[in-house]
Amino acid sequence: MSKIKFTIITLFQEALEPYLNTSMMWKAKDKGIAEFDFVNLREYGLGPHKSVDDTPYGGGDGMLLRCEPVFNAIEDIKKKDPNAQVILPTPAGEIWNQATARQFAETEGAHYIILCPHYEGYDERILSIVDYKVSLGKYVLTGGELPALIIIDSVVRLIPGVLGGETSAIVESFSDGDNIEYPQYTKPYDFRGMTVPDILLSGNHGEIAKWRAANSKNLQK
Ligand code: 6GU
Repeated sequence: MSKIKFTIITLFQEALEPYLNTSMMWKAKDKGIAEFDFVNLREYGLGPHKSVDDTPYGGGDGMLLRCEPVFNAIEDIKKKDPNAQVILPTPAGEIWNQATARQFAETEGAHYIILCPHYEGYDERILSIVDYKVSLGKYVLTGGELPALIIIDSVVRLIPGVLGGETSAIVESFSDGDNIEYPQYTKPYDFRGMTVPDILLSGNHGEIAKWRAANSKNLQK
């Protein structure tokens, strides 16, 4: 089994750690299926204040992530693993989707560096060392930390052994085609007058499979 590795370059490691130390992400790490590493961009900052950003040429509001700290951080990581690929979360990226998550999950022994931008943006020259520009959707967040967690979660859950059954991510939701799970029910049979479809109590596995297929919802394209 090959391990997937994420190295997250961020100024806010403490914002990412709680999620990665909980539930399925923790379990994936505990089982040796996934590895999460952090690089503090501040350590690559310039001058006595370890500055990582500066004002934009041409004027305008806010501060931009500078090239030097980012290039130095990424080059250090790539010295140890030249095959590591760089993901930049940015609202200007390609919209993240299930097919891409699956492609990432299926890449043997992959190592992804996620560079979390902050402040109002980044120097355009940073794109020259980026392999994937990823957007989560048509809205703007303050930084790349939440997108990094979403990217990691959606990839890691697809790796066999992370979810309960060895095959649950593959057989169930999203994976074959783009169907979201069919409606599911557990006890009680009657909750405040809302009852479970009787077909599910019939014991007829063929009919149940047909009902589930007919009631599966598709991912929005
Ligand atoms: Cl990846 N980054 C930021 N800052 N905002 C976003 C986004 C990413 N995806 C949607 N909005």
